[in-house]
Amino acid sequence: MSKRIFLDGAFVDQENARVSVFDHGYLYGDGVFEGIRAYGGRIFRLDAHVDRLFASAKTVMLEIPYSKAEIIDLIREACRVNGLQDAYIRLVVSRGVGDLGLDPVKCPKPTVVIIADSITLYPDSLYRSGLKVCTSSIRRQRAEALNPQIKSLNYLNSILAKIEANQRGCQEVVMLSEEGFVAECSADNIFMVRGRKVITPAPHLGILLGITRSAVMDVARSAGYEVIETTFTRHELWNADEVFLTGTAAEIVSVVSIDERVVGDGKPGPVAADLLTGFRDLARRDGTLI
Ligand code: PXG
Repeated sequence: MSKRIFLDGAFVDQENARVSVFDHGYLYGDGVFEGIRAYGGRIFRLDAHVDRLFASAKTVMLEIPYSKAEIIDLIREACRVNGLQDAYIRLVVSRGVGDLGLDPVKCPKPTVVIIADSITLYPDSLYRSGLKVCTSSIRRQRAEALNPQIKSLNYLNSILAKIEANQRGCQEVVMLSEEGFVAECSADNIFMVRGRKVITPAPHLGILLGITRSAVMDVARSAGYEVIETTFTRHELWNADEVFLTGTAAEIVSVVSIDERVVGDGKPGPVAADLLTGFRDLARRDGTLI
């Protein structure tokens, strides 16, 4: 069935949802986006996603032509007009149409797109068997070059890493900071478990501050785990009891092999399973009603 897409002020059929080739989102990857999920009629941490979108936009001096409250209403409407209770929502604000030069000043009107689609879930087998991952030779770029906290349309840093993962038969890829500390994955945050400690790279390492990361930290604290944000190397990761990844699409998924080192006993661990149960529980009762 044809989806209704929000594009520049109106909902249109997907066949008519077209953006100009002169849009700087297309020409330069100049823009910001969010990937958001709805569970059983509730949009998960919608305020946090919209806050992050506006923060990304502010840093790149892109003025979103709607208020936060209006964006929230439009996202809810995008779910309603497409009859979705469980959804993956992609919200994109690009610099808009300009000339062939990269100067954003020449782009007077940002393009706003909201796509609400049914969610393609990862196969259950992935959660049962766990992921094999490797470290990328591509480093996360330093904040002074392009701050990874900006969720921008420039994903080539992650895509170059993902290509390496594909070439090596891995489902995700660990990316290090410029100094060689564990930072995050191409489209997921990373955690390790040691006893009752749930440990994740600190924000200063140059990571996207994932909404799932933050929710998982909340779930872990309420379940009595000690949550630590710190700096660590691959040595600690290889020798952790458990490693798992978090992201809007993946939720929480265990890693069982990193750079050919088996993690723990080589099976998805109990802490990740415990946190996934807590996370799904939270997602089903907490969230903005569609
Ligand atoms: N780090 C990076 C670099 C990401 O791109 C996350 C962490 C997890 O953040 P959230 O807020 O989702 O917990 C992301 C997530 C997709 C998709 O379709 C997801 C992301 C980017 C592109 C596509 O799953 N980002």
